[in-house]
Amino acid sequence: MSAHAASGHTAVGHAKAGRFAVTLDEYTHNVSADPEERIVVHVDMDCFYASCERRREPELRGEPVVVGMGYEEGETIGAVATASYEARADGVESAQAISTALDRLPRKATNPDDPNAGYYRPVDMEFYQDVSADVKEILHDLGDTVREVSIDEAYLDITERTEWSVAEGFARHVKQRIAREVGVPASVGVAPNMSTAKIASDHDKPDGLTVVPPDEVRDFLAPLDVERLHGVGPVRARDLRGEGVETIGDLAETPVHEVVSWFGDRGRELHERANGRDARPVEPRGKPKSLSRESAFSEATDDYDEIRERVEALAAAVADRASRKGALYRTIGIKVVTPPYDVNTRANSLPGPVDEPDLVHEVTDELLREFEGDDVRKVGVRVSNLSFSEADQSKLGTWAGESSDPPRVRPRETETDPEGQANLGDFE
Ligand code: DCP
Ligand code: MG
Repeated sequence: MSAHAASGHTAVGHAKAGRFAVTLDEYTHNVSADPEERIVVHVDMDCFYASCERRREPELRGEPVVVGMGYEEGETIGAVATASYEARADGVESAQAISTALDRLPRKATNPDDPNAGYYRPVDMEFYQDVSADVKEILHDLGDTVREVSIDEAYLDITERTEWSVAEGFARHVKQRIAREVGVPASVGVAPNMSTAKIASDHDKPDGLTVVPPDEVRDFLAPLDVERLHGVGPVRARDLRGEGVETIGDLAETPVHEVVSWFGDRGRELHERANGRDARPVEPRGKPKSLSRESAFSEATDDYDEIRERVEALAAAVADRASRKGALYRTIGIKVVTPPYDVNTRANSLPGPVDEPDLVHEVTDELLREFEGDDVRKVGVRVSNLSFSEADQSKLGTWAGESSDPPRVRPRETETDPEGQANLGDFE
């Protein structure tokens, strides 16, 4: 984390202590924005999966927590997805073999009397996706534009909403809203561009808040280990050290043609970033092609009522997610995994795009009937053939007299869509 970030750059606005309670309006000065003077926020959740586990199991707060696979008695293969900062202090980290993690941090469940043992929890993507969706909703509320990068990371452009003198308060507001409304901690960086904002959010983790105004960018970056730059991994860092380049400042001062001779065109980009320049605008990501949810039973079951209930819950969750994203769907499908690992997908297409939770329920329920009596390990629900235009317009507000509701097409009957079936294999 920020363990090897250099200290001593007093110019940087650090801000962990809560100085004042704020409302967003206090920070919403509609200043005209110089495109050269953007204000970019990067949000990265702290030990995200572990924080999600702590939200539903508050006893885990302050304890070493490892989220991963393969730690149960008799299992040997698996990896750590993430570890809480307490567990990191014992040497546990993301992507580590679970056996190494267990060596460094024994499991509380099997060593109840060991005061240094930690809590292991299995990965529950569905839950983390839910928590992530709640965080993203807040971010979309707070940013002019938002680029979602991963389940726990996003950039916000807030140029139109604030100004540098109050950027720190804005960033604190972002953290507080996520903490209060979702119950998970985030680290936030603010800078004039994406590359520097990302380094800033990582600078003071966990629960970090680092603001780097435009005239402090170079002083902030200069003392940091060159590996802090996005795009410089361990291999490039080793090469750079071989050339005497240890810090971002060293790289910034290296003539650009030399960096290009080492890394080609990518070198030019790294040199720019080392100098605190990054002209990329914060652009939203492309729209998803489908939305899906799936859920596994603890062991295979042929209890059809239980299977139906699970599919019904997934259908409701997927329909809700589609509505929240303003997505209309034309194809509704299910996935049914039967032992040993046979993946069966079925889908029906509708005559037109809809936003109809009841239909998602009805169609999935009908498709599921084929599997009545079968042993089932896992079920999934997916909507695809998405369209967004109508919903986007309704979100932007409509002219007086126009309906803001998306069109609701109710098909008389559904028909099987072979293309939909073929596409259904890659559930999230
Ligand atoms: N993740 C994973 N496997 C990895 C890395 C990450 O499954 N090798 C998952 C678990 C993390 C989540 O992605 O919780 C987010 O990744 P981050 O790199 O942001 O790591 P964390 O949020 O866990 O920790 P940090 O506080 O360093 O951001
Ligand atoms: Mg994170």
